[in-house]
Amino acid sequence: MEIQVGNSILELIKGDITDISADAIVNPANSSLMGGGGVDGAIHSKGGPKILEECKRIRETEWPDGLPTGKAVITSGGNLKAKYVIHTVGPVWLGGFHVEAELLKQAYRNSLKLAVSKGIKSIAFPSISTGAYGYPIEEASQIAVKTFKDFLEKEGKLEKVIFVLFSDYDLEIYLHVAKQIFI
Ligand code: AR6
Repeated sequence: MEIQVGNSILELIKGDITDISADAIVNPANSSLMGGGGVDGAIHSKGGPKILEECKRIRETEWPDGLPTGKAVITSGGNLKAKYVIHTVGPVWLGGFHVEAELLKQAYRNSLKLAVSKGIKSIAFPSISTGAYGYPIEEASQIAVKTFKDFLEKEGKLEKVIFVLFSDYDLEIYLHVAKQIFI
């Protein structure tokens, strides 16, 4: 499904984010930036050691205590089709009483802002925090789609944002939410 939002296209598809040819893909990392499972593991294993080298440098220079939840940083894409990887840290779901919604919004917004500041035109996102971090996808998808709508309506510099969902079920939830919010 493709939706026109201001000057940009928001696309929702099922797939593996490590196969996407976009200027940047987003990695839902942990604050160590040293890799992990899920998307993070797949990005580092397909992208090769260059990405981890750059993450180590970011830790040594910018974020010695780790990347705080909601912030975003950028590295090259190593051997991936994408030129860049934007690493962000989504919140761990703790029942919804610990500003998780605000932190999830920040993770999306700061990734989008960083992309624009680097002149990136196309960017692919997975569903941040809804895997290992346990955020209920019904609630997370509302925050994700609303945050894109707000950002893209005000900021016309991104040509395309692709949401890459990993299962039919996840895609269905996102499509349902997108229809509610846009139509
Ligand atoms: N392409 C697209 N989506 C995927 C892929 C893929 N290749 N693999 C999984 N998903 P997760 P989180 C979906 O766990 O919840 C890591 O260990 C998955 O089904 O990758 O933010 C990090 O190091 C789910 O819907 O990210 C952190 O410690 C979504 O992507 C922690 O997990 C996110 O799942 C971050 O947890």
